[in-house]
Amino acid sequence: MSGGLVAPGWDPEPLRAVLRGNDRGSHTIPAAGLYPHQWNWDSALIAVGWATFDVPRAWRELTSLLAAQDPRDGLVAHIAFDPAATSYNPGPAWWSGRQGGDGRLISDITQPPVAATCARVIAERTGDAEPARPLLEPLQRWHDFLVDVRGGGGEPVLVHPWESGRDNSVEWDVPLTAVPPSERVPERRDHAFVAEEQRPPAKDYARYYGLLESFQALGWDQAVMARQSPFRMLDPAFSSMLCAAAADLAWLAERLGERAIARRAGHHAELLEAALRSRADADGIARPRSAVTGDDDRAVTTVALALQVLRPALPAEAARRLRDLLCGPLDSPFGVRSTSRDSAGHEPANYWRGPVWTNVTWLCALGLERHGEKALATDLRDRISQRRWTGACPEYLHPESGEGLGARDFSWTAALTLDARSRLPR
Ligand code: 2M8
Repeated sequence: MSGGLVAPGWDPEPLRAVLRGNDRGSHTIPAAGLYPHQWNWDSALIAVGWATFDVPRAWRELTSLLAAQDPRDGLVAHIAFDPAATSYNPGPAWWSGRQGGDGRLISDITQPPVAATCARVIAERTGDAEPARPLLEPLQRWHDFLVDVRGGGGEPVLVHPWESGRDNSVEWDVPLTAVPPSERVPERRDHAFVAEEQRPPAKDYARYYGLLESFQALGWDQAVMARQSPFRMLDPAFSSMLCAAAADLAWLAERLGERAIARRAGHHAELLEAALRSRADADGIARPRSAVTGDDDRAVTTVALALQVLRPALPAEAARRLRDLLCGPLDSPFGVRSTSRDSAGHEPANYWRGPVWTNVTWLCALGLERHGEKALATDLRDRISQRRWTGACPEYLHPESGEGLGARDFSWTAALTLDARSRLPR
């Protein structure tokens, strides 16, 4: 325990200024230049930060995320594109031309479904679930899409590493070798903003684009992609976030008297917990599984394991194991490491292969608190908020030195630091 808790003179203004600077009216971009569109889980987590000082703006953020839902099948895409922004590749031309309900062009893949959980966190903070009412049905349709279309009635299959949100995490290394690399990779615009050694290498990008070419060959049909994409993974972190989101949607719907949604969401939460248990190891923890080969990855220790602390009905023994993991191989003075030091492919300064990410630390704190581990949750929130801010607000942190890496003025770092800070005992 670092035990510092609410140092005097802490000023939320620089963090609020990051959100205001990245505010595009009804959505907030992750970071100027590097990420100029609306990203799915960024937006949901950013809403949690807005709620600490501007509650209507928080609900507007979630509303705009779901306004970009594809009304045909319920997909909430990983990106809703801003037509005025050109600094990011792959832009809309690389996708099928899908449109969200609000007319924006969107991608054809999704991202971790944390929006319902964030909506509940905001409703609990304000004591008012009513603003979530118009979001219930879109959330339900998105969860239906994940379970039915991607999961065939069970745990959803991820068809691209970007869907996990942990783009170049070490557990994707082997599965990605089955993906034919693209020979048409466009200019890397990310290198204009972040040092090359902190971003995924060219060989990964060739596969990220290769997957888009495969999807095109499959006619961009989501059910076919779930069965035939050369990259098909069951990611226990994604599934656990969906399991928590379903339970949180049920909680919101119950409060708002929406019984049918509450029942269906509750059923999804049970179904996902059962799916994770049925393929878990003896310790109750599920491993990343290739849906192509059927193999589980037991060689590496990443937050794909730790984030299972979000499963509301996690067995007690599994909860203890995850606590040990968080206090052991994934422990950093700055939060939760994305990858343990002894995992093959660990790189402490490279993106999702070692650095500490504020969103992961925050989500683990939430899960721990919900399982009654209040002291550990407080300790993680303390680590999030005790950083010596230099105004940089980095995308990720070196797990040993705490050095800020990646983009600067990164929205979810600011948002979740505001939230974490507000939850520390005074
Ligand atoms: C990163 O992913 C995007 C692709 O979606 C990229 O590298 O271009 C990831 O860190 C992802 O989790 C995040 O949502 C996104 C925007 O912050 O950036």
